[in-house]
Amino acid sequence: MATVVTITVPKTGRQIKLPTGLFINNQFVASVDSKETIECINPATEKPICSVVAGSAKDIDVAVAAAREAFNTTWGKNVTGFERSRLLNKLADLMERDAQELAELEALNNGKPVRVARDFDVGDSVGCLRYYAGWADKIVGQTIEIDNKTKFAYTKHEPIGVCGQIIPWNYPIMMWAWKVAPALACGCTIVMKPSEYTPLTVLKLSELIVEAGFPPGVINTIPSLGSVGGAALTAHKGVDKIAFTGSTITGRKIMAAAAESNLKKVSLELGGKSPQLIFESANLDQAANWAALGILYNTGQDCTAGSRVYVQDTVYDKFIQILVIKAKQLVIGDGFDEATGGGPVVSKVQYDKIWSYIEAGKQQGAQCILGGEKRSGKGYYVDPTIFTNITPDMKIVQEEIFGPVLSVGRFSTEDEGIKLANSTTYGLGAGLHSNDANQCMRVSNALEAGTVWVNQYNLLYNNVPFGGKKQSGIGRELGSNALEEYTSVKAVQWNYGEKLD
Ligand code: TXE
Repeated sequence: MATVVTITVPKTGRQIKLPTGLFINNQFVASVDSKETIECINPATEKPICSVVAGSAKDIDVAVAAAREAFNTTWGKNVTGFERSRLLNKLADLMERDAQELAELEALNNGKPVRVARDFDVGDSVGCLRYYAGWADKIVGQTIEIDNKTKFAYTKHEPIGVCGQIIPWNYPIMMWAWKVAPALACGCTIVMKPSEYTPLTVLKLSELIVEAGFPPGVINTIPSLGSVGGAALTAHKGVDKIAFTGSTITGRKIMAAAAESNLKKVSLELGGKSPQLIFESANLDQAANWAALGILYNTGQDCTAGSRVYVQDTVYDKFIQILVIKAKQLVIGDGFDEATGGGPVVSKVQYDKIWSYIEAGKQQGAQCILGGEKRSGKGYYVDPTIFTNITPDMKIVQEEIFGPVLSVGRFSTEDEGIKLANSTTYGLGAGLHSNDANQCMRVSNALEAGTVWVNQYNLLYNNVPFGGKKQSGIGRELGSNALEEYTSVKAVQWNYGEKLD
């Protein structure tokens, strides 16, 4: 039996009872062989919230066996699409019911504002479950004519099997929903490994899985360190597919482990250094709004953070003036304060990483025109920071910072802007702002990114595919495209006449 802790939420005083064990076969259990725990920290106060069980490689074995058993008995090919749809909708209802509680727990563990967590993270996740509930009974194949007298073929999109899903800390609830919803809709079973920084809401969601009525073993959750549980899951021969969101460096390890073990299918959603191009015909006020949102939403801890903005020479000075005013309007503070638009960054590690980049920017000669000064007091706070006078070789221009740190450069011609935008190893998101429709078409075609936003930035919809080019990833999440990640196509070739003599 694992422990249940009671967490008292600051400001609201809500008491949340949270099971802290590993979630296997619809039960919260202790590790089979480890006494290790993970301490979860409130990034606004730097104080511990509680500790949860840290799963070992052996616990991953147990969870994979549970997922396999469920796949072969109650789920997989043994459950109808109608039933999968019903259960996904039920889970969405329960999340909606508990939205405030989930949001408060998310804010506590991750730092983001409660309002944002409730209205966007939980809200969009509920939408994601419902979207894939809609797909669950519509996953169909083709019939293919071979000759019209003796043979035909048909295809079936079968669930791929047991899926390992490894998620990060920047959107713990939403990344969970993006992963589990399509997998369940397709009939797969799951071993989920949340980030060691933010396992709390995923454990809370595990309770809802039981309440919704999913059979034991369909979704299992193992909080664990990446180097322990994550590595074990990725290298496991009983896992048929790994879906991962996280850093490019870990993405490489995951691909290598998949290759060396059983060549499991892999989808990777990795880092980015996404550009936004501001052309002279753009509505500069609007473009500045999107540019500020692009880098400041979620305190910049966003894989599509628009961390490089390039402005056409003729409007550069004017744009910078507007942008600074917009960026100053964001209140970064405790996620439990109503006025807060952005919270602290998630951890001391992330805080130190961001500050090392700010220092590198200064040292390499970029000009810091906003922010760039540490606050005193507790909490991993980083205020909006803008650098100008950048050069393409600077670390702040090439590498993912994952904080509210923006580099602004300039260009004169369209070709030059495109070249600058495409000049990193990443290709996740890109934005362009222009009132010239032909230019919008030309530039959106030329940008090397999985998503291009035109006269907007960073909006995501459950029915629009999302993923990266270049070293930002492989595969697509969301939309009907995500179904391909969790199914395997079987072609059945049927002879109803021809004989072999
Ligand atoms: O990522 P990791 P970290 C970027 C961002 C951030 C940096 C480091 O730039 O500053 O990555 O963050 C699990 N085998 N992104 O260190 O390590 C880990 O436990 C299997 C971008 O947190 O990639 C966690 O569950 N799994 C990104 C998950 O991988 C392993 C979101 C992500 O952690 C593992 C997060 C291993 N060997 C960070 N090592 C995005 N694309 O949104 C770690 N993990």
